[in-house]
Amino acid sequence: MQYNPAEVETKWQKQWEDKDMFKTEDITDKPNFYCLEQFPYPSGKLHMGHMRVYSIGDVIARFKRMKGYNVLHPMGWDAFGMPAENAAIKNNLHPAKWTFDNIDYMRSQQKKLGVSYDWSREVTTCAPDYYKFTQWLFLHFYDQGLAYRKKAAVNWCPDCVTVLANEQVENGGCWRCGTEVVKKELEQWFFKITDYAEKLLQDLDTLDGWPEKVKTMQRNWIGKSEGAEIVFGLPTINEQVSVFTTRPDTLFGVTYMVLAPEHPYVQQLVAGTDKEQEIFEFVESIRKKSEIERTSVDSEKIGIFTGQYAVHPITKEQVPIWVANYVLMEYGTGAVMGVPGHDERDFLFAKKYNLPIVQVIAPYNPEEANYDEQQQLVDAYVGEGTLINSGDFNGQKNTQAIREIASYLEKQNLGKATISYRLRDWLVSRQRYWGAPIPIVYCDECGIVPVPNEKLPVLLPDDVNLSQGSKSPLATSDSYLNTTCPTCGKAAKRETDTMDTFICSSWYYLRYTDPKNKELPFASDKANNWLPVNEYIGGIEHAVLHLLYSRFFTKVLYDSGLVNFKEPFNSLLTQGMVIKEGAKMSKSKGNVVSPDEIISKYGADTGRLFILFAAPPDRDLDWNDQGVEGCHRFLNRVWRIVTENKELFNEDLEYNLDCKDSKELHRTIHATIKKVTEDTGVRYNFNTAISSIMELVNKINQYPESANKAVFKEAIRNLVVMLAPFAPHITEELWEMIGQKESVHLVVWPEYDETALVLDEVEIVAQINGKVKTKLVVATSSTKEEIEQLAFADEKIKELIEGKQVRKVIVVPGKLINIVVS
Ligand code: ANZ
Ligand code: ZN
Repeated sequence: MQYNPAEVETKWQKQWEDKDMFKTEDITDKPNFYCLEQFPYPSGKLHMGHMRVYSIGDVIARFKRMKGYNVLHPMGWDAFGMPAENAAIKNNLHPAKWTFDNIDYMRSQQKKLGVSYDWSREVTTCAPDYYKFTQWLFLHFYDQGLAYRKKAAVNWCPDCVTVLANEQVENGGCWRCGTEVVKKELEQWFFKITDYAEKLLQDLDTLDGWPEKVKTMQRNWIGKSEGAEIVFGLPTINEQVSVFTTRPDTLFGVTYMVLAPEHPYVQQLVAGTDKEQEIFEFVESIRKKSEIERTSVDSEKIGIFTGQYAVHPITKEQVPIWVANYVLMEYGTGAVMGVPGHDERDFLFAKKYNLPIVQVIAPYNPEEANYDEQQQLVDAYVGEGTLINSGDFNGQKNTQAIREIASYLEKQNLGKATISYRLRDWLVSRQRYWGAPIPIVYCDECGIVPVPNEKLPVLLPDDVNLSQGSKSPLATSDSYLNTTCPTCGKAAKRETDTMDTFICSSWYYLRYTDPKNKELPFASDKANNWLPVNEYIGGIEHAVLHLLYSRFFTKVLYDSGLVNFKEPFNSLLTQGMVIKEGAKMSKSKGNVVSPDEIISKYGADTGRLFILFAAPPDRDLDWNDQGVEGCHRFLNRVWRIVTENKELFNEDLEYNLDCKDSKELHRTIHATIKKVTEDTGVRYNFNTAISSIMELVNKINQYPESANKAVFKEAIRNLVVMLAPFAPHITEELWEMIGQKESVHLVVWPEYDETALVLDEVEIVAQINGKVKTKLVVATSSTKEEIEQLAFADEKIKELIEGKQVRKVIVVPGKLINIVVS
């Protein structure tokens, strides 16, 4: 009988489905394990990246089941978003049609992969029974004071015709299409993620199961800076302005001050002066520029003098006030003190605009600062040192002066120690159609009115014009826009923006635990039963997007008592890319291999095995057709071994280890169990787990006819069991073939016997002057002296050292002997 993957795979996929094999009960007598792959966007078809994540997740899920866990392994669809809307405009059909057709197709592909999902828990974020609760959560955030509306200069992608969150701007471009992002003044909804900056930062330390790299990216994104706010007087307008600085020790080196163009005092300071028009034009020109343009290292720093002066808090000297592009209103206080002597950016700015440069820190070693002939700094000195030109603080170490000056100012009410974060509030409004409507009504009498929970979902209307472009599509639907106020009953208007789809994906992992709940997003006891996720598998591209937002959501839900855990994902596995000929698979490079193609040519088992064998999960995987062929041949070999020996499973055989070969095979069985168990369950090194299964197959093939058959049978049985998580269909078929009634996926994972691993003999390397000359077989129990004796008795070694003087002998038991001669 030939191995026919298509036949075997359809047969078992159907049986698993008919038997609800992977349906998960909430409560069993087993410990729980929640294994989750990031749910896909239904773009059309699965690509190799998808196949890779699902193959990885499925090995973990199947392995944990066999290890005795009650495994939750669900799947769903991140189904709102722009591509559906664009496809709808292009083909003149409803985005829902495009989306649900894609979901149907991609689900059928996942089923052909044989992934062990509990399909009864499937969630789809664009379905009203899901987005009802996305809206519920929006209102929950609103009730907690964590959703607010404000007018702000926001990131706008002209190509996607919508605003973007800061996390969605990459190197100045839109994360989706790369178009350069511009600034626009708009009234928008925000989530107050900044309230959680400290917790989001602190709790990274508890995530031992996360890659360091992802944690570092989040730390940098949150960007905590400890420093001080220092108050400067503005006598002409009778006000004070605070600057944020990390270097209060440099206070005596301040030679100018800079306000962000958006700073409210700019207008006040110049109002009615002859600079007013000039400053106004400068400010307008800067406001349109994106943050990246304004702050990147190589972008030009430009500024303008306001004609006004601030008063230094200690020296009371006059400090000229400038406005410059590089100071951002959103960071710190939107105002900075310029210290050209000790800050590189300020140094360049001072040189460019002829502002004085004062040195206030002298390096401990004078060589470290660079001076010209007049003893003037030729660049900023940014190192440590002793304070000079700093009044009463002269002679202090600058590291100490940081605290001393801050506390002096604090006592004088001229400043205080503070902390600044780079993280900004999350802009969540989108001027697009295919998203969850923001459930808010605007009433002339009552202002902002949330839609009551019992009126949810606020359904997306169908009578919209998608392609008009200048306003939100929902605003083109009169039936949607015009409503009545939930509070006073008078005519009112609905919010016409939809939510960022990252909100939908910030809570889906909770919904899986209670997918049919009609009253609540999830019941707390169900979420608490399953979460945190034990293993989360996905791409690193979401390091500061989805992964940060989900952590934020979880923390908010924790604080309002809806869940009893502070972090959603205990362990995170970020899978590498799939590349071919050194480049990421992409249509433009013409190097795409599709899962469909592989499944129809070799079957899903071969594809899965190759993907898991070709690289550890977190590394890039180089697609290679010979490798796929090799895995296919391997499965054929396994097929032959079992089909040719299946009769043995009807026989009662006596297990003994009387001969060398049976002893060796027995040892290999247990060594393989140990290796596969540890590599699969602890290290996730599926590649090395598979190669040890391959070695076991070699041993089985070399096993002589005459040796003990019971050991042989035991090897075959274990082979099928251990291969099951990696190649689930073929193993299920072979398992049935050898007369087993229950599914191989319900078998208890084998334990290894430590005593079986001990070798009687071991091969060691024999070196002369560090060069390998021959190998010696020695008893595992040999002492150093015995090994030495054996080596000197070896013919080859005798010959090689003849007539030479032995200087030294080094023995590493179990490994090598090195004889040093001259
Ligand atoms: C004076 C000074 C002297 C500074 C010196 C640095 C070195 P991090 O570490 O990234 O938090 N700064 C403050 N607010 C700013 C804003 N809104 N836009 C642009 N720059 C701003 O950086 C903090 C430093 O960045 C602050 O400390 C301030 O410059 C500047 F030798 O103050 B410093
Ligand atoms: Zn009202």
